[in-house]
Amino acid sequence: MYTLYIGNKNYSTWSLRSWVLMRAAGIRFREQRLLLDQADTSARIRAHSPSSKVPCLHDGTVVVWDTMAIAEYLAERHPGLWPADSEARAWARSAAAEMHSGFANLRNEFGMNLRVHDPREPSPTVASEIERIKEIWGEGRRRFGGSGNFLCGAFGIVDAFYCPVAFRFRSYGVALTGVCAAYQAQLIALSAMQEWAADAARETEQIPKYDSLAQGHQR
Ligand SMILES: N[C@@H](CCC(=O)N[C@@H](CS)C(=O)NCC(=O)O)C(=O)O
Repeated sequence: MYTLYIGNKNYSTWSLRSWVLMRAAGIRFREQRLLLDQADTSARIRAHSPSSKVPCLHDGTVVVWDTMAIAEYLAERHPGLWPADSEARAWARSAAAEMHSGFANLRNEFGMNLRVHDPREPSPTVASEIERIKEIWGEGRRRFGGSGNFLCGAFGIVDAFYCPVAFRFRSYGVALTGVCAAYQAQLIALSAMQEWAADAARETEQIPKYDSLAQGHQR
């Protein structure tokens, strides 16, 4: 069976992407949580993950680190994680890759913290990143969503990459309308997302550097 090494569920967006992908796709795995921001975090993660980062997937003797590599490894073994249609798949890969390598300002300013409810105005840079995400969501739903609820129809890798954004937009009160609002609601309503949020709510660890980013009231 797979083992997925992850960080704190309240804060770790990269862990969420791999975890929710596997859970929503019904892929069985054992999870191992490694606490972030402790004096020995790097060494403890390094014992399982060559990059000293989570998530990291172990499949027997095979070790796969980085969310994109994990997604691709799983896609080779579990059909349906990328769209079957080549044009839709190219789009989904591009949209997932854009999230993987971009949106740094959104990440810094609107850090994922499931305890936070702090509606606020984004800075102009983050506002433009939010507009780009809305554009991606609208385009996916319009061109490839079909009768499904997700960007390319059924839930897949591209949706998993945007799951943390759905939580961030809720925490910081990003106003969405139409297809974007509906898509965010679909992501948050996934049973895997609800399970992740419930697990996060039971966590007691606090990471002051991430909590101070939020500076809002906790919920
Ligand atoms: N590009 C990596 C990023 C992974 C990453 O930055 N993970 C954070 C947690 S969300 C981490 O492991 N940090 C280690 C630390 O804080 O020491 C990926 O896609 O997996």
